[in-house]
Formats: sequence, structure tokens, C-alpha cells
Amino acid sequence: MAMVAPVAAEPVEHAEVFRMDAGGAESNVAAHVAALGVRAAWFSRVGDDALGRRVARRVAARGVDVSRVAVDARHPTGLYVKDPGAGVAYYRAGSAAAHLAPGDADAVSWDGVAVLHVSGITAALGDTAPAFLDRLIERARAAGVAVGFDVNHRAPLWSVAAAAAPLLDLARRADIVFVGRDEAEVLWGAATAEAVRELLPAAAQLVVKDGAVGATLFDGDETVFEPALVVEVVEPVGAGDAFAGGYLAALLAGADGAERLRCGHARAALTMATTGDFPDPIASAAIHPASSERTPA
Ligand code: KDG
Repeated sequence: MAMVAPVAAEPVEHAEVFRMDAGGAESNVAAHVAALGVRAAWFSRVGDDALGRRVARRVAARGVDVSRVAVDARHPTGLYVKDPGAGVAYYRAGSAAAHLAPGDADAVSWDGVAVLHVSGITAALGDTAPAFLDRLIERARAAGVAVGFDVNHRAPLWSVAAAAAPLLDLARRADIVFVGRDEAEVLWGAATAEAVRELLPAAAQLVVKDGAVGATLFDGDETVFEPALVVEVVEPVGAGDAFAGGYLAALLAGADGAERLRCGHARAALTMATTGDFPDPIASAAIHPASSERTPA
């Protein structure tokens, strides 16, 4: 999906300068994994349009393999607009990604893949999207690939009543689960990390994130808590993806539980310092140009 956000944390109604970048939970996670030097590929559908090409180019520029992203000539690329302080607005109904269907899962190659990471957002995109996720997870399992799942309930896409059961079912099928403590409380009435663990006893790794407080990891018999970093938040959307990307990259690099959580917090902190979904050095340079760039040669 494409993302438009004001460069400074100002309301959309009044901001003058905007950036258009790639957004979307899974591509964000892949970009964070790649930024930490671990191989990552992203699979989705984009439209045969300038937005789709821009999204694929931006994600690829972050080191992610986009060679299997499907181009859907019949539906446009989705878009979302970040409105700092007010939330997000989606322009994605009927988009290419909303038409992901089980057949798309067959296009994914599992060679050399250690983890498949999916988001609960995908389940809410369209009529065929839940079956796409089912097939993808089945295929990953059959290939011996671990499944990561970020619950990511998005209230504008589906209500708590509609989302609670399917999201719990998906979480129960995953090996590595990420969920917000407040999100678990709203969806399932599980108000503490321990209560979430009782709901998801089979997850090999369960991470319960409690915003600015910190994150708890249940990893087999071990429980680890790591406090969040203290940061000045410019705009928080995308921090969860950054956390998951940091965590997964550290996991794949062989880090222990505490290090994985710290890596997740560090990526989240970087992302919350920008209005975008990803800490972008080019955009930062545009806001604060180096003095040599400002001085004509
Ligand atoms: O986590 C950030 C995502 O919410 C954002 O990139 C957009 O994927 C998105 C969504 O559907 O909300």
C-alpha cells in the first residue's frame, strides 16, 4: 500500500509538505529485517499503476526482495493517509491487495525461508483474504517454516466482534506471536501478559507489548521483560512493525530473548521519531539538510 503523511507532525488539513512512501505492516516488517542485515522478501499484490511501482521500488530500495510481488492489472494499489494526532484514513477498499486469494499463496517460494511473518490486517482486507492467509500458513507449515503473526487489530477495518475470533484462531496457529496488551484486552478480555499467555499456551514465542512500559516475552518456560526506551514520539503508527522487524532480525541472528526485545524497542524508537512508517534517512536529510548540501559549490 502507498502511504502519504505530512513531513512534520501536523494535521493533514493544514500541513503544507507531504511525503509519499510505502506503508503496510508486512512490507514495513520486511524493511526493518533487511535494515538489520537479514535477508527479507515481501509478497503482496499491487496495481499496475504508478503507486504500485513506487511502493515496490521504495520497499526494494530498503533491501527487500520484491521479485515475487504480483501486479494486478484489474485493481488499483491501495493508499492510506496518516493524520498525526487523529489516526489514519484508508483508501484501499477494492485494492489489488484486497483481492489476495488462495492461488496467490502458491506463488510464494519457500526455498531458504526461515520465518513467514503475517499480519492480522490482511484477514480484514477482502472476501478472499482469509483463505489466502490460511493457504499461506498451511504451505509454510508444510515446508517446515516457522510462522510469525502480529495481531494488528485495525478498528476502522473490522469491529471487535468481527475480529476477535478469527484473530485468536490465527494467533493459535502461529509460532511467534506479537500482540499489544491493550489490544488483547479489547479483543479477548485478557488484561495482563499472563492472561494472554493463558489464551495462547502453544505459541513457542509470545511477545506482549505494553506501549511505553515495555514488552514481555514468553519463550518456552522462560519469561523475559524489557522496558521500552524513553523517546519523544513524533508519530506512533508503524512502531509495532518496527518492533516485530527488530525482534525477528535478532532472532534470525541467534540473539537471546532479552536482546530480541531490545532490538525491537530500538527499531520502534527510531520509527516513532518520524511521521513515516520507517526511519528514512533521505526524508530526514530533506528536513535537516547538511550544511555542505545547502552551500552552493
Ligand atoms: O502498523 C502500521 C500499519 O498500520 C500501516 O503501515 C498501515 O498496514 C497498515 C494498515 O493496514 O493499517
